[in-house]
Amino acid sequence: MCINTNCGAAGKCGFLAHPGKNMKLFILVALFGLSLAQHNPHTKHGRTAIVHLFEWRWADIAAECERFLAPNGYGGVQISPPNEHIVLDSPWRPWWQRYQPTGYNLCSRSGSENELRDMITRCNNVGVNIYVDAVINHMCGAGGGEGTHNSCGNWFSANKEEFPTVPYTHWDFNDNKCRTGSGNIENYGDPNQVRDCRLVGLLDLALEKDYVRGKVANFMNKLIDMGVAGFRVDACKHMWPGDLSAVYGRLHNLNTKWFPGGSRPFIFQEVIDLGGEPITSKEYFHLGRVTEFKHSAKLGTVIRKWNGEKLSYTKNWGEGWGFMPNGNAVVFVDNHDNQRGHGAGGASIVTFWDARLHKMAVAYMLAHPYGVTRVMSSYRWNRHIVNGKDQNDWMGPPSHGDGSTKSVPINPDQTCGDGWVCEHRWRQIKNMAIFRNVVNGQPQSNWWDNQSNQIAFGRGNRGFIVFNNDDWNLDVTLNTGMPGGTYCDVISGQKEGSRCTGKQINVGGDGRAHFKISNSDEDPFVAIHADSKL
Ligand code: AAO
Repeated sequence: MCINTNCGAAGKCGFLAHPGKNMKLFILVALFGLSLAQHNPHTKHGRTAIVHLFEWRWADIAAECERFLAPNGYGGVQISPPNEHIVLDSPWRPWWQRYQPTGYNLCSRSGSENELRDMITRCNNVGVNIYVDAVINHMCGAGGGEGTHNSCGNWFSANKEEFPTVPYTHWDFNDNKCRTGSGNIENYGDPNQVRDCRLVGLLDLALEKDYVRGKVANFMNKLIDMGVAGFRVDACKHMWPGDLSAVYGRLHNLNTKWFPGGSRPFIFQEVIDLGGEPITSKEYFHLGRVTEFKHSAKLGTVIRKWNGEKLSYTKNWGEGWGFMPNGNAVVFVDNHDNQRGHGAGGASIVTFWDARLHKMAVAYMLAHPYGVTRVMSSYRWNRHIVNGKDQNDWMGPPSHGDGSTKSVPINPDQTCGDGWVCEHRWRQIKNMAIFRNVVNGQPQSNWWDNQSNQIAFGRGNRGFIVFNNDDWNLDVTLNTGMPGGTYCDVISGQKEGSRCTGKQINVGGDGRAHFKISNSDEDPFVAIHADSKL
């Protein structure tokens, strides 16, 4: 009954027989409900997957919502930080300058406030949600100097810790609370340092102050009122859960122009927890969802067949692998950090640089019921790895000589040009985002494996996928659980009108079908679903 936030008056929930006891129960349920609500991505029209359009300009995202994301069933976009940020000359305009805020005005490398508003409106109008990457743990680096060299051209001083457009002064930072010699986080084994000291020299906001909480909440509320559906909250490990709770508690409900009354913003928190540190993801579960980095690291290891891992071992993928509860997880194959060696996960992470493996990993994630899924959409850079470290891990998006970001041109074959990779447009990935929508709500079913790297599973009677990541052919008849008929494989091709541009799979009246996948196929996997029936 009253699991939702807005059960309203206690009477409506039928708790009034024993006032004292019931009040406690009510508060419990209300709190539980409130947190549950922030776990809901509010995607529309049965759409499920989110795509991170990393470093895209607002004008390009608006166009992409209309021309590609809505027609292909993507539920939402994670955008790069929209607020005022430092601009760096050395290295030249790195992507990570946007993780160094100088204020909360909405002018950034991706465009102006008007362009941002236009994008949010146009994406919402075609049912694609916008999730903002919110950098609220810190401002720019302590070595950021002073002047007007930032994306809005407003004066700030990192030296004096003054950000007049907010305004923040040195009173609003944690300098007195941090107990390390350098003022930086020196030891991840000490939660006090991790929360009260500077992450890689970034000026650490005192989120325990009501004033700071208010400024952060105002910033987020402005975006909510503009129509965003929620936030990826950056660097949550470095903020106390109690402080975050106070900020989230001040957030408005979503804009009723596009969302049902009483909808809470979707919150997903970046906490890197691969085990081995005192701060765990669990501390943040009641506040919203959390990024499950184990999923990214482990899936890479499995697909690469490192450490003796095999696809067949993933029969109990998800909580069975020690991942967080399904209802708390946001999952991804790679993210903007670990695809270039930042953050965590290491060499196992599978990115577009290993396209064949990447497509398989993303397909696995999208076919599997675990978590809210996020697809990475990247740009190419001049990767230059020396002793395992990419010397060019800082390189920003495709840009013009003056440092402004290039727009995303679309080629006749629907791929992107000018260095934009657009993994989300790759046929195999796009079609698996659709697969996820078609099978939404169905349990995993009809598991099969060869005790090695050939596996198959279904999603009720709505979809079925078969992988061959072994070094030999797959040739097997399997129970798919699907109604009889001829289906079009959405990996080697897709259904176009009444014809199939890829392999065809015949499912008998008994649900059984024969699959043949050569280990040298361009993509060694096959997927069919209810809407790919011919
Ligand atoms: C830049 C420069 C710095 C300079 C700074 C200030 O690179 O040299 O000092 O400016 O001037 C991004 C970039 C940073 C950049 C920053 C600001 O990645 O290079 O700094 O913008 O421009 C930690 C945090 C996590 C964070 C991650 C990168 O916990 O929140 O570092 N991610 C987010 C964003 C990211 C952004 C920021 C935060 C800052 O996604 O893009 O930074 O806004 C351990 C810990 C993790 C920790 C990592 C890395 O991980 O557990 O919490 O992440 O270390 O320090 C194994 C372990 C694993 C461990 C890992 C690495 O895998 O299992 O737990 O090893 O040791």
